[in-house]
Amino acid sequence: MTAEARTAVVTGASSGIGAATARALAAAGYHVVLTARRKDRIEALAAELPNAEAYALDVTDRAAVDAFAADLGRHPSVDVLVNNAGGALGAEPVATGDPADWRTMYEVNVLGVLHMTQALLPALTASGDGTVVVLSSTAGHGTYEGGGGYVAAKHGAHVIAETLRLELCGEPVRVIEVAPGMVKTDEFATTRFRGDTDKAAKVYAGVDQPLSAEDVADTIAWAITRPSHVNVDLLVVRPRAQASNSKVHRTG
Ligand code: 8X3
Repeated sequence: MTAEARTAVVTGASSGIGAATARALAAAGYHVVLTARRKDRIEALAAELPNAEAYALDVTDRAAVDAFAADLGRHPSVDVLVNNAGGALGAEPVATGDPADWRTMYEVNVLGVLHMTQALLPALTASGDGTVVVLSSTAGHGTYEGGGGYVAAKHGAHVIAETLRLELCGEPVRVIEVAPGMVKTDEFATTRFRGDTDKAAKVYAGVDQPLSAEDVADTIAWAITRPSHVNVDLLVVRPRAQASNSKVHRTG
């Protein structure tokens, strides 16, 4: 690691948008700390990047998050936190959704963001030029049938970003929310449908180019690399074929 490199922490960096964001920030010159539960995956990706390290972490485990924050003290500064870890479980209507799924989604999408942000905020502020990114979703800005606990949790993530921006006004920390719409990644829909790849494929069926993880990572890296006084409050990004959560153009 070079003495000048600024440090960026990315959660959920083992796949999808998190992995692509780690790559994009490494390309932008950051020393990237990749975190995720799956240690083998982040170690493999960190080894590919010019200036990166891996730290196995479950963002829902507050004690582990605090230990991670203490370990980050090895770095000259902590400049960027990308709260990417999250995901959906189930697409049942509210009437029949499993409360256990709702709880799990709240833990990772909302409390995970809270844990990481609380634990790293002192260092981000001390850097004199910190950035917190919250990866919410268009599911955090509007609802849809079957959105259920995911929509509820992502609204929570959005509210953290909005509230934090108000509370940090005057501090040298930007709060950026990136809210992607339909993104085709290896795991999002398959996880949501508990491994049912047919159901997962239907999410993207006939859609001309859903966003890729790289498309979203590009917007995240762009927002982060604006000059320090430029705060991209909220960046909503969807594929051209998707006009709203419930209006998607499909062919065939
Ligand atoms: C993913 C977008 O439409 O599947 O965050 O909820 S959606």
